[in-house]
Amino acid sequence: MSINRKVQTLDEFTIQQLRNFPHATGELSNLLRNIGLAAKRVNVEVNKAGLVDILGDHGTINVQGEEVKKLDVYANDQFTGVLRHGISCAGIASEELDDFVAFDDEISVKSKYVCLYDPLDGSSNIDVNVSIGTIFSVYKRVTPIGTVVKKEDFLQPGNKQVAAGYIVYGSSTMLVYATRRGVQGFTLDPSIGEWALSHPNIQCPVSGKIYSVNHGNYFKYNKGVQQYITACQQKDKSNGGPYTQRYIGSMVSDVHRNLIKGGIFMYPGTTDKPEGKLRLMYECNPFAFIIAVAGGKATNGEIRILDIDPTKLHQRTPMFIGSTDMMDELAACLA
Ligand code: AHM
Ligand code: MG
Repeated sequence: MSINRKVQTLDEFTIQQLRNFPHATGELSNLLRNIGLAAKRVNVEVNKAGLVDILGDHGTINVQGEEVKKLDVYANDQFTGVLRHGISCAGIASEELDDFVAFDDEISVKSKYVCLYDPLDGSSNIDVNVSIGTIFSVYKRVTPIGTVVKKEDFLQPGNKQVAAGYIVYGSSTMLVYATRRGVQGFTLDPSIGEWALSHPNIQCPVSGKIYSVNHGNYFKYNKGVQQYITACQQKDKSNGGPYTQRYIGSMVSDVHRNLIKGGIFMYPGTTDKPEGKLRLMYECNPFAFIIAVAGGKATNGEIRILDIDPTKLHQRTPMFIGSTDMMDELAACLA
């Protein structure tokens, strides 16, 4: 029997990367592998989501005698548990939790990284079998190694991220992560439970033809955003249009598609919610980092998402992200 060894696994890839940097400690690679492990566990439950009525509702006891948890609570527990018991993370902050969690055991306080995540994004799509995702962000702590992490380790601007990524639980499950050296995409091979490098060095196309926005809010957007949406619709064939509108309502899937195919995703502020809906630390910063490494752009309509100085863990921000040409067209309308 011949074995296909052309495909690299996540473990192999991260170890090989490490060999290029003899002084690297391997802590970040290990943290990424821990995230891969938590994601595999979540993936198993995501695939069973439709069975919840058979297996039991949130709070009830299932046939195995375990308490059934809501999927977003379950995902949060998996990521938090895996990172707490791993050796490469000093603390976490999660969209699901009010405050950050410092890991104060002897091993964790010696770790140099903290991780922030939205464990299950697009939760309104869970019950209807539409793709959902996990988004994560990794920072180097600013407090001394050996001490328990503090809020300032988490409240850093996005430009200080050392890595960021997401998992999309879609028609296949993918883990995409970025470091300053590039964006790598791995697809889960469910038959062996391994992440296989399927999309090496992802680059976001410079231009695209897809725009993603919640049209229902159109009349609550400012004039500049409305003008850009109209421009997307009014382009004729000679200038590459009209653009196609695609909006899943799961940011991970929407931005993933645009990252691969080229496009723009927008969650602008509205008259009633000027800061929009999306969270800076858990959703916007990680994607802004990924798109920047892949050659695209992300702004809040005025400045780069990555340059926003955060004041609160759960802070929200308007978000515009995508292919450079489309982002430049948008900026002209917003000016
Ligand atoms: P969630 O964190 O509660 O799941 O909400 C975030 C999601 C994003 O994935 C998506 O882009 C957005 O909410 C969709 O919101 P809307 O339904 O208002 O368009
Ligand atoms: Mg979310």
